[in-house]
Amino acid sequence: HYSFFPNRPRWPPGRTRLTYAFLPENQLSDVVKGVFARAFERWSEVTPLTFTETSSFYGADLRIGFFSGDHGDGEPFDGVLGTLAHAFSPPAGRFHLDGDENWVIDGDFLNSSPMSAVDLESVAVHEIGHLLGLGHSSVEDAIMYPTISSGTRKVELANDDIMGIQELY
Ligand code: TQI
Ligand code: ZN
Ligand code: ZN
Repeated sequence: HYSFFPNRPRWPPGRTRLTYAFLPENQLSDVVKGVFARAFERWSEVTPLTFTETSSFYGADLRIGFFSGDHGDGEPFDGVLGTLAHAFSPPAGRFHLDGDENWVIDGDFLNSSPMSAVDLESVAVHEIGHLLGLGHSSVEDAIMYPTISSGTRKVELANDDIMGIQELY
């Protein structure tokens, strides 16, 4: 079953049009940006929310960046595997990914090593759930289930995820 963060933080009812931006220093390719666009779509399909990319990083509601190790928020990344990414509950909008992971896009290895591959889109769909206010689910099929096996691709929302997000929005 789905869960929420303590006190059920959510984006306010008047804020259905959310913007997102990528950390300019990361210089992400359109292919990588497209993965995030697809991940946002999963959630916009089942809520009144829309997600639009903006070039203004600090002006965006949701800010996405890849970082390695200590990156100044007290939750350092840890190299390959372990923590893959973290996202903060509304209205923080911070979505950080571990730049040391062997991120996989559509089965292609972004950082070249086939060992310990992590599917970027699966992680993005999960972290966006956190950005919108979902905690973890006890349902194994759910996107918000707290573990995923290495190399697994899981990008389709389960009924449990949809029930949870529709209770919030
Ligand atoms: N990062 C954890 C996560 O996003 C961070 C975390 C732990 C967390 N407890 C939390 C975030 C409670 C919000 C609330 O769950 S992770 C997965 C999964 C991670 C894990 O790197 O361990 C995914 C990131 F579910 F597959 F294991 C993305 Cl998809
Ligand atoms: Zn961080
Ligand atoms: Zn999580």
